[in-house]
Amino acid sequence: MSLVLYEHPLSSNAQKVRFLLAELELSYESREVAMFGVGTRSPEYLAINPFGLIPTLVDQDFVLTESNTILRYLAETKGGEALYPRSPRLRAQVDRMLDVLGCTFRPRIAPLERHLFSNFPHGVRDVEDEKRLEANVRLALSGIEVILASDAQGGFCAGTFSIADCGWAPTLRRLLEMELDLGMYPRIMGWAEAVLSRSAWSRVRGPELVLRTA
Ligand SMILES: N[C@@H](CCC(=O)N[C@@H](CS)C(=O)NCC(=O)O)C(=O)O
Repeated sequence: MSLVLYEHPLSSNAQKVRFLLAELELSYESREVAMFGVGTRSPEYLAINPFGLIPTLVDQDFVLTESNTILRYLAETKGGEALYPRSPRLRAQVDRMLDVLGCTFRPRIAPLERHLFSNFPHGVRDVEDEKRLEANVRLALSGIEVILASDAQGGFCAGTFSIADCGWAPTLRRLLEMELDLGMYPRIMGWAEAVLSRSAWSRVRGPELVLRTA
């Protein structure tokens, strides 16, 4: 098979790539890499992903790391051009949302995920920390609500359905499953519903998340 994805079912960065592969109806070979095992990678895996992270895509003789780069590459080369618009302004909106995800939002939400979901190794435990983590996430959510007010159309974050929506799906799913009160972010709620109701997402969304308190 020409495409191989090194991944793990729980990895949000792998889930976003699986989502795009499913949208494009591309078949691939999945090879599981242990999650939370970055310090214990084999020399063979480090040879294709020098940071030891998940995911890695191999397309014949071409090896690619960085999930957002993989989304762009797949869209450009495997029939997903409509999901990564060529117009500079539309493309910039898609890229912006991918950058907001990787550079701004993931660093804020990841500690709260570790705190709330038993699927991940525990981070902090005390309630003050939890409030601080949630406040950090809320600050970023307010910013995203503003971006959606100008860029979102038809429920998606940057005009029509795009690789930015694929990138965000695993994180939107976790956000909803945290059971926070998200009533003050109606655009984010509408966006999450539009993205997470796609049939391709339902095929790749991976294991259930379990709240520690459940
Ligand atoms: N910037 C990288 C981040 C990749 C990343 O942090 N992946 C996580 C899983 S979602 C990982 O490999 N964590 C280390 C581990 O599980 O040991 C990307 O977007 O591909």
